[in-house]
Amino acid sequence: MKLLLINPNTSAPMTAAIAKGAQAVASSNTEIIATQPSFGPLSIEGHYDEAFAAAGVAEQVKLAASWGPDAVVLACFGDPGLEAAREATSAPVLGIAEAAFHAASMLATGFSVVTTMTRTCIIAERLVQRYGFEHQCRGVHGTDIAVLDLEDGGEEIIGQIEHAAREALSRDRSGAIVLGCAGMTTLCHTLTQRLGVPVIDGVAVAVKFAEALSALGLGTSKHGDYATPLPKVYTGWAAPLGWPKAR
Ligand code: 2AL
Repeated sequence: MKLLLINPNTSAPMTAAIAKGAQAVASSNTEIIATQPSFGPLSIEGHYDEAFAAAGVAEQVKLAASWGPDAVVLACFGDPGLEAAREATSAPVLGIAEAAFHAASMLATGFSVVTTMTRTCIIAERLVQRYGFEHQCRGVHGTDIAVLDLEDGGEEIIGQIEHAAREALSRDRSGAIVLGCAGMTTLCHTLTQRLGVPVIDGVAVAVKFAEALSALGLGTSKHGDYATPLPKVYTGWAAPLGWPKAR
């Protein structure tokens, strides 16, 4: 199967790192096609960044219609543009936050999220509510590590995340840790070994869920509100992103 992996930010090194992590867990017959928007923020660390990232995700899903991915994974923890992407394709579309919450809730009665900038905690907290995981998510914790600083992944960074995770496990009385950024995918193995609890990387679980749904022949419903966007003229720089009338 062909799996479109979209990094919603525009950092090419981060796209490459996420793609490597995804390929490592993917089945041998899964081809990962990793991409990123042609515009937008280098990292997504707030509501303003997210607004552009969502449009960038829509752009990439629309472009991919020319070759038809079997599944799509959005690799940013705010799941920007998730529902827009679902309108734009009949393939299954998985956001890494949604996938991680589902996986964590099957492995522990309660989980904690450890993320990057404290200001982004509200984004994860609202997703917890939107997806209905208020009873399983026992806390969302910021580390104030900038997304692009995760790229170096050195001991200082890992140590900070490990410390925040240990505090969360104890304070929240939770049994699993959800990594709150796609850039943490490279740290999952080390953190799992050090913490001794399930550590969930949304990128890895989203890839495996996407493979499962695709193998079962399941895709996004086109009945109701996930139907293809209405034909409409888009103007300005977004002109190519509108849905033309069928000819
Ligand atoms: C993210 C993420 O996963 N990628 C990005 O640029 N920002 N989310 C986050 N909470 O830091």
